[in-house]
Amino acid sequence: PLPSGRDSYRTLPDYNDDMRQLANIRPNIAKVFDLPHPSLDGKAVHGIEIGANVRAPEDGRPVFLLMGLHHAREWPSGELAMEFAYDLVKNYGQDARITGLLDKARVLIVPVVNVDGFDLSRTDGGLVDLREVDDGGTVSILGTPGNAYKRKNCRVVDGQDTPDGTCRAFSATSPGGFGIGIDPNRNYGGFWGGPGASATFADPTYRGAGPFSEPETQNIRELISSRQVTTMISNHTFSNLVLRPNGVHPDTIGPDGNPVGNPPDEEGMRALGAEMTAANGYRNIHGWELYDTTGTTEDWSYNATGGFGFTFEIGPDEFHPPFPQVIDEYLGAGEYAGKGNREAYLDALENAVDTATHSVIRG
Ligand code: 0X9
Ligand code: ZN
Repeated sequence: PLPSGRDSYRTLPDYNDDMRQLANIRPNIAKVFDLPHPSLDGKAVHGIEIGANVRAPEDGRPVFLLMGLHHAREWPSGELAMEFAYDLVKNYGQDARITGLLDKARVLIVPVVNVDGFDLSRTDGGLVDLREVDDGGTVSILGTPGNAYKRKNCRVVDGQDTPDGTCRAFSATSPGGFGIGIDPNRNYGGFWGGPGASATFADPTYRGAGPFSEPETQNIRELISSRQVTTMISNHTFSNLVLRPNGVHPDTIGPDGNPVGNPPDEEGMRALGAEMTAANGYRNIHGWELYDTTGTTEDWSYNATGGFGFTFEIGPDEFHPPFPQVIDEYLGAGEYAGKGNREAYLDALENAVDTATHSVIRG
């Protein structure tokens, strides 16, 4: 079983309850924190900090940051982040490797970055997709009920054609990637406004009016800027990939008029990517090898702070598969025998501790 024992997808209140419960059970190891900006719909955004003596004042220990649910429909991305929190809290003092790591580092977990989008996707679509299995056993998803496949946040832009002026506006008639909102993974400052991000409101990769125009990206910018985040993973679904900077092809001309090239830490990030993909069985590639993107999380965080940053694209082929698959994708069981993400996250935490391999001084 999963560290939490769960066997179904969490709702937004479930995430918040679980974080509070972990902090109540082991207050010396886990503490809930609030992100600085509430969502556009006025919801609080919470994270959990995990480490030895977590309530003692900040002591410069390196930080591993794990995030989920920048994209509303990518439910496993939050589940795996939350399960890692349970794993660490339960195993501190029991497992020598985890105890040693949490003595030397702190782990910040923000399982739901896009709280408005996720809440809508999780509650206004039905838990079960409309599926059809053909004679050959191939499963196709027939419909996108309600908002289950919503991708972006809940920004409503004045003057746009939003039938009822709410986040639900385009829900019934258009695939979830489209409709209202800004793509939180195109709104960060890194290469903002370049290729692979749209300037059109209704597009799935709409970048927003300017870099960091949204509370979701402001929250993560302020969190990373206030701490020694030496390693960061942003969970997404799907494609079984570990993506590292940059998100745009090296020949792309950057803001300084020169080709962006490869990051100075290409070798280090490739090596950590190789270690993590040895564990989870994914492909270890640059973001741009999937497709060009700008304004993504790790392109900003790496270029701003020097902390290593990755996108994990979890799972082979679905945004939110039936829950048993999520269990396997964490533990490395069943169809994913030996290849869960638990071990890859521990590798990332180990790297966060090993700050000798790189420095975090550019911010
Ligand atoms: O397009 C995205 O934001 C990510 N894929 S998803 O299907 N989850 O939407 C990929 C982001 C890749 N990151 C970089 N290229 N930096
Ligand atoms: Zn995504």
